[in-house]
Amino acid sequence: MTLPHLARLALSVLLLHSAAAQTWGAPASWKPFTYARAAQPTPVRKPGERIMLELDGTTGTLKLTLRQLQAMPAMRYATLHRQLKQTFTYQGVTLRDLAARGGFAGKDLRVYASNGYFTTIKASDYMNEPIMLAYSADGQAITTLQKGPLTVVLPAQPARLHTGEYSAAWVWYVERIAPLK
Ligand SMILES: Nc1nc2c(c(=O)[nH]1)N[C@H]1C(S)=C(S)[C@@H](COP(=O)(O)O)O[C@H]1N2
Ligand SMILES: [Mo]
Repeated sequence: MTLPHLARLALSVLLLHSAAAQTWGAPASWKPFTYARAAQPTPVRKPGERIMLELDGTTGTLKLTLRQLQAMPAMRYATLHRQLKQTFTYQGVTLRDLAARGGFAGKDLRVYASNGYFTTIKASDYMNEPIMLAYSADGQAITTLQKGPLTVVLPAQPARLHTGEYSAAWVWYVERIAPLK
């Protein structure tokens, strides 16, 4: 094989790989997101393993452990946390992938926190921007002081996501996500 052949082969492998990562499980009409890692097989919950998130799906409530969340396509980006006023590289699951998993992608959703707080996040926002339910910050579990273990973060762009209009969307201590009834 000649060098140009090899180069072309390498390029096509790269392109195929990133295309798979971008469109993982997603209809072609969805804006592509670039993932840090594709989905892994869902691990079975171990006896006593803690449920981290309840996802009220169309076919009942999915109860997900941290390992099961970590097995979903992983989003990763650095963003300034609106309330902490500190930048972290967050990793987590996009609200779009969670909604798809629950069978309600495209519907406005409600995010509930363990302190009784809840808010609505519009489909037009989470379907088009990689708003994520983060489970790690700078590669570490998110502490309570950092508003973890599960916390909603919004990407650095577009800038409107960092205005007061969106401050309520930065939900800390998330425990449940459901479609808006
Ligand atoms: N878990 C939880 N998340 C939350 C809230 C809350 O009370 N509990 N308040 C929300 C609202 S309405 C806003 S405006 C911001 C509040 O951030 P601040 O306390 O820095 O103003 O966090 C949001 N996330
Ligand atoms: Mo608020």
